[in-house]
Amino acid sequence: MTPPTALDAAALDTVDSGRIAAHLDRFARLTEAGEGCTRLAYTPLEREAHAVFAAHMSGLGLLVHTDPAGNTIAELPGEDAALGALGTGSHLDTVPHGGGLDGIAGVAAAMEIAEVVTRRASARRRTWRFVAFAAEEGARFGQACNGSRMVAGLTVRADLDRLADCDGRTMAEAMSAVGLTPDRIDEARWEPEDWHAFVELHIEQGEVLQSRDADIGVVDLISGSTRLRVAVHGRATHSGGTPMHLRHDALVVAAECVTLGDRLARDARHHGTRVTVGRLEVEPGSITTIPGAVDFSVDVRDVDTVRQRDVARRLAAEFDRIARSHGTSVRVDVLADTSPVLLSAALAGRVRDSCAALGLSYRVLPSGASHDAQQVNRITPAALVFVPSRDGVSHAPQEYTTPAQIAAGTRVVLQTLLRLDAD
Ligand code: HGY
Ligand code: MN
Ligand code: MN
Ligand code: MN
Repeated sequence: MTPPTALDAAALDTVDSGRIAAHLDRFARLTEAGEGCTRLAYTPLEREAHAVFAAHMSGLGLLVHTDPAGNTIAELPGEDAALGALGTGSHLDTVPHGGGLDGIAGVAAAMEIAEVVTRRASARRRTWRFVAFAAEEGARFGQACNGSRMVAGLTVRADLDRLADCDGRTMAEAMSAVGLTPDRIDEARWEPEDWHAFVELHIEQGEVLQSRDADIGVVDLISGSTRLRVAVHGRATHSGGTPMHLRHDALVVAAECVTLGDRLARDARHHGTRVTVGRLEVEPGSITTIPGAVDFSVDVRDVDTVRQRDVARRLAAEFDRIARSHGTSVRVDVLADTSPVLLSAALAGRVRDSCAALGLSYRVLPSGASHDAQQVNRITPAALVFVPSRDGVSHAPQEYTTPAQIAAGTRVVLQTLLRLDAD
């Protein structure tokens, strides 16, 4: 077996940004109409993207299967099946009108690593698994990282009937509609003893790396997220016939709630908390009717779990006070509630060593976005490798990272896996 050092140099030199760009272009074409990329969780388009991934990996000679949760896993057996496996990958679904890199860059990197390692036909001690996770974005059902939560046993069958999209379609119904089997998601569970480590490449979705001119981000901590669904009920009535003091305007209440959330997060005592209202729907939505009902989302993110939940609780209480002061009522439901996760410091150290060996500058930083690595970290030590996002833009069509930057991150993941293989 070629010693890791010789293999490192030869294999790493063949990582090809052109092949990575071709994968990104192929996936970018699988989208609904409109600006940017729209390929939502558990839709036919997401499954088509998984089929493209599966076909490519089968073409490289890997063993490919899709689990009942919709995760597609390509496996390259190692010399010693008794050793814990190594893994890399990310997700293929997007937010509405997102960019084409969030998640997809990590899957393209996994495809390139599989290409390089199979071309080198170099023996590896451990089994390597390349993963496209299902339904990572919370945009459709509120809960994020669904496929990786199912392999980690954090989402169970009952959750699939509770979680629903804005059309009222449950996650279980959506999964069945695309040929998956929600009743068998227990079979998707990963066992800690099967694994040695997992390394995810992802775009930063912020502008720390660009502003510090760093090639790579090594993530130490991933934010938690408490996501609320807020329904305000007032009284829909005539905008001309109703004097101001007799109104129960649901949109005025919602507007006060939105600005309260923003003000609270900007308060120095909550430094580090991020509050966002990303979706807001007004009924009946007529120019001459006072809004009777407003439905909106709140996303509370934080690296401090106590502060995160304290802010969410405070907001729910304040929303109720505001609603009552306008003679309206409010219902607040918790859609998702994930804790911040500290990633393995030892594994992050291995990633830093790879950056140094490759002559790449890096910065250790927390992630404001949630990631599949956060869930996988409950099964096996996980690392998260960031590549820069141009001007920090993500979840928007302007999301961009150069193929060369993704190739550099791919080399870091490959170098780290090669060294972990020799553990
Ligand atoms: O919403 C997030 O943090 C991630 O993009 N799923
Ligand atoms: Mn993502
Ligand atoms: Mn995302
Ligand atoms: Mn992710």
